[in-house]
Amino acid sequence: MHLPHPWPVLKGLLVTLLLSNAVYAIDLDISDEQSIKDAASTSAYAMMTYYKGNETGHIPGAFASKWWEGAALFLALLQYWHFTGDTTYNDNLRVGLEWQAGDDDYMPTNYSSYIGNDDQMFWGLAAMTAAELKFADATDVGDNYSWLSLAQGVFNSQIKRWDSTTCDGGLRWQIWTYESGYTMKNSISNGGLFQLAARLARYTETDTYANWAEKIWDWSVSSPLLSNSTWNVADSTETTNDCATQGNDQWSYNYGTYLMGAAYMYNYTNGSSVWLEAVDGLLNKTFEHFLNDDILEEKLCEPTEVCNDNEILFKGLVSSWLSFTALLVPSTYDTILPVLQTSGQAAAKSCTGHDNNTCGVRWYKSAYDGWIGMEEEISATNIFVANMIAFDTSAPVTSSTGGNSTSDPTAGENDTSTSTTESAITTGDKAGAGILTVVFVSSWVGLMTWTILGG
Ligand SMILES: *[C@@H]1O[C@H](CO)[C@@H](O)[C@H](O)[C@H]1NC(C)=O
Ligand SMILES: *[C@@H]1O[C@H](CO)[C@@H](O)[C@H](O)[C@H]1NC(C)=O
Ligand SMILES: *[C@@H]1O[C@H](CO)[C@@H](O)[C@H](O)[C@H]1NC(C)=O
Ligand SMILES: *[C@@H]1O[C@H](CO)[C@@H](O)[C@H](O)[C@H]1NC(C)=O
Ligand SMILES: *[C@@H]1O[C@H](CO)[C@@H](O)[C@H](O)[C@H]1NC(C)=O
Ligand SMILES: *[C@@H]1O[C@H](CO)[C@@H](O)[C@H](O)[C@H]1NC(C)=O
Ligand SMILES: *[C@@H]1O[C@H](CO)[C@@H](O)[C@H](O)[C@H]1NC(C)=O
Ligand SMILES: *[C@@H]1O[C@H](CO)[C@@H](O)[C@H](O)[C@H]1NC(C)=O
Ligand SMILES: *[C@@H]1O[C@H](CO)[C@@H](O)[C@H](O)[C@H]1NC(C)=O
Ligand SMILES: CC(=O)N[C@H]1CO[C@H](CO)[C@@H](O)[C@@H]1O
Repeated sequence: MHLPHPWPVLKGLLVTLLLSNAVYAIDLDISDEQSIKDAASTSAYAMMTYYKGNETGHIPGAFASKWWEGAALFLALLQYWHFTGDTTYNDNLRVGLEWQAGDDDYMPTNYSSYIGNDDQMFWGLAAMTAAELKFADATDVGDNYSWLSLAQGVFNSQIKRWDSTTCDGGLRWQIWTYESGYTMKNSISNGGLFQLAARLARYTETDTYANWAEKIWDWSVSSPLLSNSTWNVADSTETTNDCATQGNDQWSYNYGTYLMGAAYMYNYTNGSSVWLEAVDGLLNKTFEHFLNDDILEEKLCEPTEVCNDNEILFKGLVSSWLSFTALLVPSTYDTILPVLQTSGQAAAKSCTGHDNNTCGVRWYKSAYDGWIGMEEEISATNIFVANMIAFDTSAPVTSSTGGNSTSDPTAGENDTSTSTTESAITTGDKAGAGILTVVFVSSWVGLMTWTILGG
């Protein structure tokens, strides 16, 4: 959790004080490669001050109360290393990505009883990114897993949870019946698996993955989650009424994950016009909904300053996904880069906090806004590094363009963490389930829902 934000009055005073002391600012020249690397180095350093996984008594890669955020941190580090060449954090990265690997499927037993599909999926995306950015496999160190097999392991364990007992398909948000989110099917879980499948298809050039990507896409379009005419992306839908209703909260990462998957499918199909239309439609809507003066903004929580840790990370993830989309669908490059640039410049101006370049939440303010936390630094790192596509268009590779991560198509096949076979749930069980869910307050969108509902 980030520190509670200061009281408005004090904060106003604080911001004034900080603004008057403009010595500590990330001085970013967006047209200068070294300047971008320096900005990323500053925010990555701040981001890593929150990482204790390499210290005695701490567990590599683990943030116990917010397990998925380890994946967000490592995603940012992978791209930081790739685009800047700075290897400072690579040991932490490698050890953490392996430590949380579970049985080659990112279902580590310490956390597997309350991991949601989306939580696991983000670790799968981190491993996929490692393969695509040619982060060397650690298979020659100890008995470690290859990055590609980890992504395959997540894919294999998740497709087994595909649930046709309700809504004619789709992945539930939660894996276990005792989690209240079990009755929900949502965009980040389905759009996340869609993205992972599309990336596996492109990297391995294997139709099995592409077929799954198509299947998940088609199901999403048939559900209230995704529209292929308006390109609206809803947050969730409910299995209890067979997906008749729509929870239409607008979050940038839901758009971003379908956009990213569509970009990979476009690239994998050597330029299919159907996927291009999807990319253009989703990109249009992403910009329509989440820009403020061409600066990325999480509209549902930033203006009222109610973003929780998860939500602070969304536009950072979207920054990365936009940068990859620009490379995979070259016709979008000239649309995407200017937005990354205005957002990056604004983010840098938000990094003037505490006399030590602390970055805030609301980039569009172009000034420090009083917030502080690992999530702010991760998102800032993401947007700085995303700007490196102006100088380096070499990412992401495939197994035939330089990627050499070892494939294991059977990884994760023995994972048994699936409870889609509906057991009769008694009223007693349901009451218990609700309580258990509260006790765990496990999955992060759960936290988000609590925050919003609870004010
Ligand atoms: C910046 O200062 C704040 C307030 O003292 C502190 O909490 C934070 O850890 C510092 N950040 C860095 C990167 O040193
Ligand atoms: C942990 O990693 C950080 C870099 O993120 C490094 O500065 C620190 O020295 C490392 N600590 C130990 C105990 O190795
Ligand atoms: C699980 O917890 C044990 C005990 O705290 C710890 O030693 C181990 O490293 C943890 N494993 C993971 C994957 O977090
Ligand atoms: C794969 O490529 C990386 C560099 O991109 C290299 O360090 C590694 O040794 C290669 N692995 C194999 C098995 O060839
Ligand atoms: C949109 O989705 C529907 C299925 O819901 C499908 O019949 C139609 O072909 C799709 N349109 C495009 C342009 O892909
Ligand atoms: C894309 O083009 C490459 C090279 O011509 C070809 O090998 C591959 O099969 C094509 N992929 C698809 C999905 O058509
Ligand atoms: C996206 O927006 C551009 C102009 O802003 C428009 O020309 C294009 O038709 C739109 N594409 C889709 C698929 O909506
Ligand atoms: C696929 O992506 C590569 C960059 O990784 C790019 O060079 C190529 O033009 C893209 N393919 C299509 C059909 O746009
Ligand atoms: C799955 O279990 C079977 C039977 O125990 C075993 O032969 C196989 O190697 C396992 N697969 C993986 C990927 O661990
Ligand atoms: C998942 C896994 O096998 N991790 C191993 C990676 O290698 C180190 C040794 O360097 C082992 O300690 C890990 O258990």
